[in-house]
Amino acid sequence: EDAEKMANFQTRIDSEDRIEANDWMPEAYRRTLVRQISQHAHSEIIGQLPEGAWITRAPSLRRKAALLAKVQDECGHGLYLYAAAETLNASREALMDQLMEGKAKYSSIFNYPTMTWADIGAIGWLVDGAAIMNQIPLCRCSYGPYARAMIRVCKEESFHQRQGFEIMMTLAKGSARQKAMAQDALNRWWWPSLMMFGPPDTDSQHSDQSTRWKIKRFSNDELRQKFVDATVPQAQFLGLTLPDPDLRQDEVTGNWIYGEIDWEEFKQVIAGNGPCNQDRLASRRKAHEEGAWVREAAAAYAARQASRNAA
Ligand code: FAQ
Repeated sequence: EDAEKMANFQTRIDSEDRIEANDWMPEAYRRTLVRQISQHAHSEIIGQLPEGAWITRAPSLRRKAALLAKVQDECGHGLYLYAAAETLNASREALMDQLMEGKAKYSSIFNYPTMTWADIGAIGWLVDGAAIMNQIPLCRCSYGPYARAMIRVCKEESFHQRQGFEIMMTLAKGSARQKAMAQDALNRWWWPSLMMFGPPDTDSQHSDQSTRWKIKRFSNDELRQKFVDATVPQAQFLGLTLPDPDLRQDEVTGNWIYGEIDWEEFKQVIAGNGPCNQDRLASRRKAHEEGAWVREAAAAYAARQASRNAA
């Protein structure tokens, strides 16, 4: 009977049917989605921290308002994504505990420090640019609640990318010191941005199954290449140089061929040994503890409402 269910499930996937929360699904499909969606949610939540550090130091009121809105959007994305994971019977509290105990993964990129204001430009331009490249195909993911969440997330992300590019543009067209600051930020964020797409296809353990289930529509290397091809002309437009001496355009395909990625650095960051891993988790734990009174008040309010309704 299970074999028949499995076959029917794959037929639905193959015919581009959306799987919804109450539909039958293989346990491994559910687990894969909880893994990916929760890692994605954690990335949004931790992803607030590098930029959050610059809200009080933004160079103007206008920059501050835009950055504040962006960081709030990231919080909202994290919350939709936890809600999408809950439709798969995952407990939000358990997922958050795993994050705070250092047992859950989140994107490697958020373990790098934001040293100058130009980093805020580089994050919007490159990190949100990479996030959009990866998330647009997720709008067609086979699991309905995740796919629908991605539509709104992508709209907001494209605003984030534009605000980052505009910061870079202002700096790149500014004084020599401002341009140097933009170049320095690009030098530091370029390679970590390429690592966001995950290990090379040959080392990606989940890709084959996730592609069969139409969770993934493009491979890690395919998306990384699309990102490089989209970003090289933008760097040229800014008059900045990508920190890759091997970068060259393939005459036949037009693709930009990039140099070797430091996969050892990637492994170290994922293993918890990046420049800011400890700091990010400590900040998250502190925020969670400081928010305890809000959760307690909300629970007390809900209990009172429930007892009133029962009376
Ligand atoms: N960092 O077999 P694969 C954002 C892990 S955007 C850390 O290839 P898969 C927006 C992977 O989880 C960033 N870990 O895995 C924003 C797996 O570990 P596991 C978040 C990574 O799932 C912008 C193992 O390596 N976006 O937050 C990374 O098929 C600005 C093997 O890898 C998403 O999460 C990495 N870079 O493909 C916020 C998008 N790469 O679970 C604030 C949704 C791989 O076996 C500011 N996720 N790993 O222990 C995905 O599309 C996929 O999960 C991939 C990885 C493509 C990331």
